Amino acid sequence: MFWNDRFEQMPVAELRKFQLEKLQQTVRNAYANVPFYRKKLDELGIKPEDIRHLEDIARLPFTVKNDLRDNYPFGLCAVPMKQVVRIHASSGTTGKPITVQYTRKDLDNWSECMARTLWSAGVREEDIYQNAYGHGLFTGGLGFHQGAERIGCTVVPTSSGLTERQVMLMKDFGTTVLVCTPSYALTIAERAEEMKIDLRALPLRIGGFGAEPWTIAMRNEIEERMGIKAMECYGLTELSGPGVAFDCVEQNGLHINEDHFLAEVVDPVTYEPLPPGEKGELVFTSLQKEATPIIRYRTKDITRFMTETCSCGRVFRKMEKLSGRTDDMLIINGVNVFPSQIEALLLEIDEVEPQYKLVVRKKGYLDHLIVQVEGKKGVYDAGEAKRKEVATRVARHIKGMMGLGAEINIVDPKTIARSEGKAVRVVDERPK
Ligand code: DLL
Repeated sequence: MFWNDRFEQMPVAELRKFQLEKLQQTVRNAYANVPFYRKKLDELGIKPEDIRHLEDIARLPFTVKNDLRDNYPFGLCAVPMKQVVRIHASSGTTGKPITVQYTRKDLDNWSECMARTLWSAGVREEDIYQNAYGHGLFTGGLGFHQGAERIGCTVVPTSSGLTERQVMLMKDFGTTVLVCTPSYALTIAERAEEMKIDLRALPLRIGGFGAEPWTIAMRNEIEERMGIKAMECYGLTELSGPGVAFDCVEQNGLHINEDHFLAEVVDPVTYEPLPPGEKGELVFTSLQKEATPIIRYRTKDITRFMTETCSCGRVFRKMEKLSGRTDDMLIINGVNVFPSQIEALLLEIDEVEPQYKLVVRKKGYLDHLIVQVEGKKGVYDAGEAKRKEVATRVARHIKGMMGLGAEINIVDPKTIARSEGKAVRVVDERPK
């Protein structure tokens, strides 16, 4: 019935016992092989043997994105590099990305989590599966690739972009499953309409969407325009990538792959664990990761655990669709962007001041980023051509370092409002 009947239907008591064993193993691995974790546990006077019950997790310290940045590139790796078979990366809060390493077993477990996700969405061996997530350091492309290959689908790794070709292949190959970010799905739908191709008349039947916030209204629109069931997937690089939690037939909340990830929801101010049903910050501990075990990772994503049992029959606890983040991370066309990261890049360009504002709008279905930055006086006075040249350089730098397209406006010195407290650096005009 499920991809993995043993785990997806495991009696809760047995699942909790399994989680405890894996938690103990994870803490032992982190303590023995990652100096960062050993130091943190030693400072708190905790030894791996002190973890006797699942509740003892609350004694362990949190990990945050900056810990990954500070240990860039491989400081949190618990195995010798010769056992590492893959590296992925994602945006950090400054110029350098954060990285995650995988052993062969880690990739195997990731494929398992993704196979469950896709199977739950209704994906089967006979599907023609078009994967328009970005393939590369981003975990979306390869994560969705592995899961579909594990099921045995016919995988078409188009990667993202070249939208007209996506539509052409969808028609010519008889694609039945499309996976990509939800905003890209809408772009594809729009281009198909321009090309006078009716996606609803094609064999397409399922979409696998995630990596960015999207509303239920947007899901309904995608379902309507493509004639598909739009299924959701949640995940993050720090925990391997997509496949941490997934939609089932109810399309109401995401089941967490609890044999791989131990989830908590904590108060975003006090960091105390919250009871099921209360909204707070989602925290994860990996239970089976070998190369980069991660303890109590504060995702900054806001949600709550749902208390109702699910009619699909899975035991895995459900979390509600995300309702926001506790930090200022923006997701622009699927790329995670911290304002501080753009600031760091602007500081590397001599001709501009670190006075800037980021405006994010919708242009069609895609996100459009405008960076308004003050030119230094001499540059601004040198005239239009010079401003254009600097703008092109800034745009290239941002594209080159972050893979992010942006429109750059070099504005007059002293025109960006000065902060009198917390600077408002971001104006997000996208509909909520
Ligand atoms: O976005 C992994 C992924 C790829 C998930 C493909 C789903 C599909 P990161 O680039 O590290 O990893 O970004 C992780 O993206 O903390 C959330 O804020 C956001 N995010 C991921 N999935 C969803 C979702 C991938 N379904 C960050 N809804 C996370 C809303 C999501 N936000």
